[in-house]
Amino acid sequence: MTNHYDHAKVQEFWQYVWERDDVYTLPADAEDPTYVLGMFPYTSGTLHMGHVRNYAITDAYARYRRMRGDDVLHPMGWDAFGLPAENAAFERKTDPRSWTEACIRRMREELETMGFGYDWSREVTTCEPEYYRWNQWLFKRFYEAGLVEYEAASVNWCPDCETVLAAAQVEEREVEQSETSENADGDAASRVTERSETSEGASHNAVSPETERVCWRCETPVNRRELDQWFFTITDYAEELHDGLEALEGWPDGVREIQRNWIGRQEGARITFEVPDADGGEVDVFSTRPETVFGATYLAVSPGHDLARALAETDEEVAEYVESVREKDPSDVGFAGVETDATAINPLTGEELPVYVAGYVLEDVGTGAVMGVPAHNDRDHSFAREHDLPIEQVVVPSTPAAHDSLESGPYTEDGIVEYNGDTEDGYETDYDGLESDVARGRIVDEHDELESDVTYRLRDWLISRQRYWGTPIPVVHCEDCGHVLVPDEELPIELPEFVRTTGNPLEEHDTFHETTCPDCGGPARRETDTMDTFVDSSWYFLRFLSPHLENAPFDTDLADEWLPVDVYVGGEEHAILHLLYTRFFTKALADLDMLERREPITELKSQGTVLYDGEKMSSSKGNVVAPQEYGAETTRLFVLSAAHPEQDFEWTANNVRGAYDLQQNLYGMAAAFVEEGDTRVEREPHDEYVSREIDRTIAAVTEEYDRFRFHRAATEIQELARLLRRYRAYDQPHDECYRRGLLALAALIAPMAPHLGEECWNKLRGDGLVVEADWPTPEHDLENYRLERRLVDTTLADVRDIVETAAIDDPERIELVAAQEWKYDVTRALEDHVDAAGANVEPTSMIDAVLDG
Ligand code: ANZ
Ligand code: ZN
Repeated sequence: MTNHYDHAKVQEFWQYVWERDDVYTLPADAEDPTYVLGMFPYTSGTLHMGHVRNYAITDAYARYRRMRGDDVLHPMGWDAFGLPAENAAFERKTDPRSWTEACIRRMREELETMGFGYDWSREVTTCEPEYYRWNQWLFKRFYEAGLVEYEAASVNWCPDCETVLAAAQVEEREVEQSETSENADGDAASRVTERSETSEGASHNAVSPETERVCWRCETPVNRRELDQWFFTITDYAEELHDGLEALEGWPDGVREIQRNWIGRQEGARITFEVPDADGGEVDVFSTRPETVFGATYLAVSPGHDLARALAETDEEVAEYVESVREKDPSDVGFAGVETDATAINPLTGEELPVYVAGYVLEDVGTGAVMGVPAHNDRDHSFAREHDLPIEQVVVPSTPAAHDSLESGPYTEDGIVEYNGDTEDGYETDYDGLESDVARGRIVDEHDELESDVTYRLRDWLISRQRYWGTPIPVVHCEDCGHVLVPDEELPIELPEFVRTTGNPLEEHDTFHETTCPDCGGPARRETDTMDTFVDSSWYFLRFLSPHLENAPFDTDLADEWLPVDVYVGGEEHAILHLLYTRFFTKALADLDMLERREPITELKSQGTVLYDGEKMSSSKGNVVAPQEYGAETTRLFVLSAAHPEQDFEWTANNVRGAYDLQQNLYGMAAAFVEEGDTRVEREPHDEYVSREIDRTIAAVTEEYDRFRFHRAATEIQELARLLRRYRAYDQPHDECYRRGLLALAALIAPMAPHLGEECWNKLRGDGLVVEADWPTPEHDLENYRLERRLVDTTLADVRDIVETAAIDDPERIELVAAQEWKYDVTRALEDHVDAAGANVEPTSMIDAVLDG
């Protein structure tokens, strides 16, 4: 039989035809195409199942939109800079560029083998000078707009990667569970290992002793370094990044929530304490609970605070403490601290408070200083216990049983304020008895020393990396002129050849870093830091619009017409980092008048994980199934039909078999129809039923594709296939009706399984491509059909019930007979029979009566 579907041959043939006919290139005259984008892969070496799932989703949607008549922009490129290439180059005695290029060749071939339909004329590779020159150019525009800072800062340092990390690249990990690292496979979809809830922002200014802070890439515990570093001031956009989330209705709630937490908007007040020893005689603290100021029993500043630095100059003990925590990560500092000679005056009580330098107070959060309220704040409570400081309760639960004792822990909820209490050191105010939030508002309003304030936990984006394989930062350092930007005409600053060394190879290149100052012509040193690779991925979606443009990073007119990205699909681990940076870039570019849009993405889909034996499928767990193992079509069909894109699913051979069988069946039906003929011309009543079921399926599948429910589309398609098989098995099918059904199957499955779609389409029609075909439309008005269908279903169910009770073992026959009679006839026949036979009718005879007509 020729009905076996030989996937290798079929794939190869149709891939050849698609390329020959150039079907995926966006037409030159396209206006406002539908922009469908999958997160471009990190060039780690080979495609894995996560990629396949990601790109099967975008490809199915892109194909569906194309068949619906849209012009579709569906490009692909390579996130090609980054540390893993340097590591691989080391291990394999090659250089990062050769390694990366080899990876790209392999991965592109793998994408093509899977039959993904990309407009390859727009391929973008971030490690090419024609791409990264624009990183340098944009860096300069950001600099001119005041969005770049060069600062000495205490930064997160990964001793293993030998580079600094952005705040968002440091993850919190529970100390007990020391997971094996995700290997050097730094892929965009897999390199972020299981990010714990806490590091996603629930409280990333909190220091919790049970967790340690580790490198996102290699999971080595990070420490601190003081370095001069380049930052993008993403914090300038904290408010807009936060407030804009509300309107991003096409984004998953989970992603928006993670961003919201990461940005960490906090309402509260800035409170000024008089501190005679401080510069200016004052220290400001930020508190979310200003009404607890009556319970403050000390003041604490971070080791990097001006006051700490000043006191260290004369106070040996302070100096020692500051030094001891300087290169420690805050999570290792615990609740140690040192009491100073300074004192602070509580602005509301007039009480004199001791002043501490404490590592748990973070330099870059709020004002870098806190009022210690041990009765109501966890960290302050721990600190007070460690240093024997008084604990004064000023808020009580509104229901007394809610909290027993401050010995066990602080009372951190809102409640009723009680500044007076029964104690002698209480304060007489007219706030007592008010709810916390009411007191909070009034106290801030009524005192000049308190001013309402909003802070964000978001930190500026540290973009310096002390590594080779990234975009050189376009700056030179001149002894006389300070840091000077390289003139635009000299861009790109190209990466010199790679040298093997332990530190940053760029520092080994005299010819690279020895240069002259563009301003004064004197000797200068070129910046040897390169940019975080997240800079590359923050705007690549714009480069796809005009990938070969030579005088600008992207065509601003096209961007205004074509943006935002209509659908963006990628791993859920990108909720912060990439997706936040991309939003920031879009806003910054809008303020540079290069874009009208302020949000880059309309609809975002985060695809779930592919599991194997309950664990994430990944090379480090040794449980990968190579995408090619089962053929492109089976794999694509399976990853799409296994679950909703946002859900995890388990890879099992059994379920894969289901996808394989569906393929064989659809193909077998088309082939048998063409080869065996045996159809009928005259129309019969039950053709009507089949015809309407075809229509119903078209409508349902259309709706499922619109909603990204490919798994449900697959089920609908499968059901129609089953019906058509029965239709043919029972009787000669009506030629036109059956052909229409088979063509509908080919078209409906094509976005998910395009090779199969083409093969069936070609068998049935002899010419034309299904990728270029119109999406099928129903023949009938379906408005009443759903209702009718429900009645039919009921009838069929009744019939089936009876059949089962009567143990008739040919339910398919019954079903088609019932269909043949159409709903009214079936119902009437049953009713007539019941009437005729009276109440004591035997089910078997009843069915027989119906079957016999
Ligand atoms: C006094 C106070 C009383 C606070 C109270 C809270 C509860 P969370 O705790 O995550 O909501 N804070 C401010 N700046 C800080 C810094 N630089 N380092 C460490 N902690 C800092 O965050 C808000 C609280 O974090 C602020 O409100 C402050 O403690 C602390 F019953 O002030 B609060
Ligand atoms: Zn690291």
